[in-house]
Amino acid sequence: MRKENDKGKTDAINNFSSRGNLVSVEPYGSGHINDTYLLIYDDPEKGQYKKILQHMNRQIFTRPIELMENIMNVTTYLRERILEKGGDPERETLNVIPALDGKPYYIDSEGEYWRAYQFITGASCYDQVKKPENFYQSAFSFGNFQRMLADYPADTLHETIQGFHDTKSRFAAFRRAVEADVCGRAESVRKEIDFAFAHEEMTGVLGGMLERKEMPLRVTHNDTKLNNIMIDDATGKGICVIDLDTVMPGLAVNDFGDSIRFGASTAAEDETDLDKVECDMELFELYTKGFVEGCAGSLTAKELEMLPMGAKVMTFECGIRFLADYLEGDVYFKIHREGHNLDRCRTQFKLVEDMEKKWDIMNEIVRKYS
Ligand code: ADP
Ligand code: GN1
Ligand code: MG
Repeated sequence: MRKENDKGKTDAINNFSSRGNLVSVEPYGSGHINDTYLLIYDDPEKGQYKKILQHMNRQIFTRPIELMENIMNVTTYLRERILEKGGDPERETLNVIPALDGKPYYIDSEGEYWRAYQFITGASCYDQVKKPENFYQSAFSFGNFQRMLADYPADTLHETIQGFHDTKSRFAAFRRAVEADVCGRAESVRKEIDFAFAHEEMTGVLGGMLERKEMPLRVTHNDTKLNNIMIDDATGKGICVIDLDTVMPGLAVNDFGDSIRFGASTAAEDETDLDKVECDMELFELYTKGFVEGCAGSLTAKELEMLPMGAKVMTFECGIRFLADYLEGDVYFKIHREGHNLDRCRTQFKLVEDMEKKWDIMNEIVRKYS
C-alpha cells in the first residue's frame, strides 16, 4: 500500500482554485485504485460547497498527463452532447477543476499527480444494489454513455493501461504470479489456482472474436462498477458516469459484464461467506434490459448474443487479477485486511460457477431483449 502523502495533499489543496475557507478534508468513496478525498469549503457568499480531490495512482496509471488529456477530451465532448439534449452538464458529466497554472492536474514536490472535480450534489454512488431500480438506471446510463461516445474519434484516445481487458494476457500474468510465488502463498490457495487453470479456455474467446472482427471495437468505459455511476437522490435516475480513467477502445460486452459481476451479485465483492454469493437472475434481467435500452439499438446481433459471455469472462478476469495480486503481495488493489484480495477472488470464482449453472437462463433472458 502507498504511504499517505500529507504534504502533497496540502499542496494540492492549495493549488486548485477555491472560494471561501476549507472546513474539512476526509477520505471518500471505496475505489481500489486512486485516493479520493472530499473537501468541504465555506464560502461567505454562497455557503458550503464540496469538491473531490484525487491522488492519482501513478504506479498503475504510468502516464497521468495522457490520462488527463483523455478525460478533458471525453468530458468536453460529453458536455456538448448533453447540451444538445438540453441536459445539465454540471451534473451529467465530470467537470475537472483546473490547477492554478491552468493545467487539469497538479504535480506535487514528490512528482505525484493530483486532480480535482466539481462535486456532483444530490446524488449517490452505491457499492451494492439497494433498490433494483438503481441497477436498471446504472445499466441505462452505461449503455447511454457508450452510445453518446459512438462517434468519438477513438484513435485520439490514449490507452491508459495497455491490454486492460485482454483476458488472455491477464491469464499469462496470473500464470507468472503462480510460478514466481514471491510470497510463498501459492500452496495455500491451490484450490483457487486449480479453478483458474480449469477455466483457462474462456480467456481467448472474446479477444479472438475481436481479432476476427466478429465484434466491433468501441469507445467503452471499461470499469463499469455500480459505484462508478451517480444516482440522483431525488429522482432515482442515473445521472452521471464517473471514474473515466479507463475510457478506451474496448468491447461493449465487457462493459456489460463488469457491471454484472459487481452489481448482480447478491453479496459484496469482498464477502467472506460464499453461501451468500450468487448471480441474481432478476438483477441480471434488469441490467440486460437497461443496457440494451441505453445502447438504443446500437449493439450488433453478435454483441447481444455474447452478453452472457461478457459477464462470465469479466468475472473470471477480475478473479484472476485479485488472485494474482494476492500472490504478488497485494501491490495493485488497495486492501483493508489480510487476505482481502483472496476474499475478493473467491467471490468472483463463486459467481463464475453460479453463472455456469445458470447459463441457459442467462441466454434466455438476453434473447428476450434482443
Ligand atoms: P476510483 O478510481 O478509486 O474508484 P472514483 O473516481 O471512482 O475513484 O471515485 C471514488 C468515489 O468518489 C466514487 O465512487 C464516488 O463516490 C466519489 N466521487 C468521485 N467523483 C465524484 C464527483 N465528481 N462528485 C461526487 N462524488 C464523486
Ligand atoms: C478497480 O478503480 P475502481 O475501484 O473503480 C479496477 C477495476 C476492477 C475493480 C474491481 C484501473 O476499479 O479494473 O474491476 O477495481 N480499476 C483499475 O473492483 O484497475
Ligand atoms: Mg471508482
